[in-house]
Amino acid sequence: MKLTGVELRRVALPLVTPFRTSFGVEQDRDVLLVRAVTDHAEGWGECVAAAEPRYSSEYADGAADVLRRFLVPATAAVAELHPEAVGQATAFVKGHRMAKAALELAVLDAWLRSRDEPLAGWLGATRDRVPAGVSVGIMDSVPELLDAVAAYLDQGYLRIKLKVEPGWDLAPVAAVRERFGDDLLLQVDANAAYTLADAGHLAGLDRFGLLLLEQPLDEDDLVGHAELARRLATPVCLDESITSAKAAVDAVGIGACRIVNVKAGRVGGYLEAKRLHDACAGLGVPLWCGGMLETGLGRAANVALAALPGFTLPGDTSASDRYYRQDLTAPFVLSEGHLAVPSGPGIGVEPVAEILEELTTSVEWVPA
Ligand code: SMG
Ligand code: MG
Repeated sequence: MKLTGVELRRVALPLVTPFRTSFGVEQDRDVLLVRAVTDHAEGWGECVAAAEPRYSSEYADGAADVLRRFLVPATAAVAELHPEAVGQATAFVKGHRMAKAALELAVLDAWLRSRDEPLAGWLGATRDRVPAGVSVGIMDSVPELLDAVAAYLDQGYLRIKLKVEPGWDLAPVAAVRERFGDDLLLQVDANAAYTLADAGHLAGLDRFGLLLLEQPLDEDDLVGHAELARRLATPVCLDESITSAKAAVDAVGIGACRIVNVKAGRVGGYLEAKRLHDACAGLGVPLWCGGMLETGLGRAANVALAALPGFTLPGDTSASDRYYRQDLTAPFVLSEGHLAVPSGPGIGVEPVAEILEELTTSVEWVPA
């Protein structure tokens, strides 16, 4: 297989409701899509980088730039293209994992389609549906939050994650526990909003029986997380800090976390996510699949990944209507709290042509 060229396409999707985290509010998703065209088949990848570098240092315009200037030319130079070759050919570029992941997924999708093989089976998935959790943003008031959580539970979500920040932590968690009971699978995500000086305050979460506390401290602060973890009963889970399989093994090794949120974009692609899975599953570390407000394209790949046996906790893999009135693909729908794993070749879904055109804000062709 040889690359003919790559299309970099930007699409804008309004969110059904603004999503507030400790680092900002998202109203729309401005997504960079990557379409790999090869002499055998075409494939889609979705870049998880947001428009602004608030969650991570990567952002969509930066990803497009590194793709057109470095990642696509290096991949185009590969004579016998296969999924592993993308990571090898682009290894000379430091960082830019979300951009690399998007290109690798597009090539992987094309390669699997040319072989008529589904992504899930190729990755080693053992299930045909995955349990769905939902991530609930910071709200203006506790009653508003309780209404939102009640609506998600009515829809069948099996686990609730509350976004927290200083000033919005113990009270909303206490209110959700009180209203929905101790059996509710509940966890919180701070997106690095705290410091070690907050350890005593965060220990106040211990009485709520949370599944985990996600990324309380700065992404670079593994040692701080290890210190914090020693002072909490609630298991610490890392998200932003985990940039590779090795980073995950190291973080677990020094006691910085007991659970890992797996996002393929954050670790440089689905192949590295699979390596992370294998390493962590071997150590008995519980995993779950994170989310980056993906469209149906990225969601399809995430659901395939989440079907691997080491993903023992429900993920942030919610149905299309939790995010978008109109998804790019046929919508992912919740059935008994689960999403079905796509069974078609590659990622198993395609953009709906008219919707894709309608939501597209720019298209750039990068020739090989
Ligand atoms: O895709 O449902 C989703 C979003 C889940 O909370 C979520 N993601 O830190 O885990 C996280 C955040 C990152 C994206 S916030 C815009
Ligand atoms: Mg997170």
